[in-house]
Amino acid sequence: MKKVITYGTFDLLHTGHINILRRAKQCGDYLIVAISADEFNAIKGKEAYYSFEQRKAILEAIRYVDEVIPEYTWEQKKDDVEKHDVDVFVMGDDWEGEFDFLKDQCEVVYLPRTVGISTTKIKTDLNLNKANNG
Ligand code: C2G
Repeated sequence: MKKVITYGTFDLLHTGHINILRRAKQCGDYLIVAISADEFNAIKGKEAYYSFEQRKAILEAIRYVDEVIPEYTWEQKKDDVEKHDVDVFVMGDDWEGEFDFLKDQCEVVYLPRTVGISTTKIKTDLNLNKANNG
């Protein structure tokens, strides 16, 4: 069984997330998603709308996702790849090159991001909409 792993916050789930999850799953047979814990989001300078538990429940409901684990640190990837016997590490290409240090453990794949959608854009658009409509 070819195991794939990917990492992210996955807040306010959108088609960009779904596209990367679908393509990540197509890289193997079993997809593990490491979702940033709320404490780690603070380190990343991100404040997710949904808590870790909510984001975990949402991701677990997606057909492409086989397992969800927490991401607590930048440094855990090498151990995760080892512990979960991962064959392929997948990330969007906004991270191109950042995780090449994993290449001695597994295949590293950067996939094109989905253009025009992001959690930040959703929040901005909603705030603008509220401002315009009161
Ligand atoms: N993504 C995408 N297209 C978008 C938006 C996001 O392909 N329009 C991808 C990102 O490239 C990433 C994944 O979806 O691979 C999750 O994105 P985020 O939730 O923004 O995760 P990020 O903050 O990049 O955290 O240790 C790695 C970090 O946890 C990654």
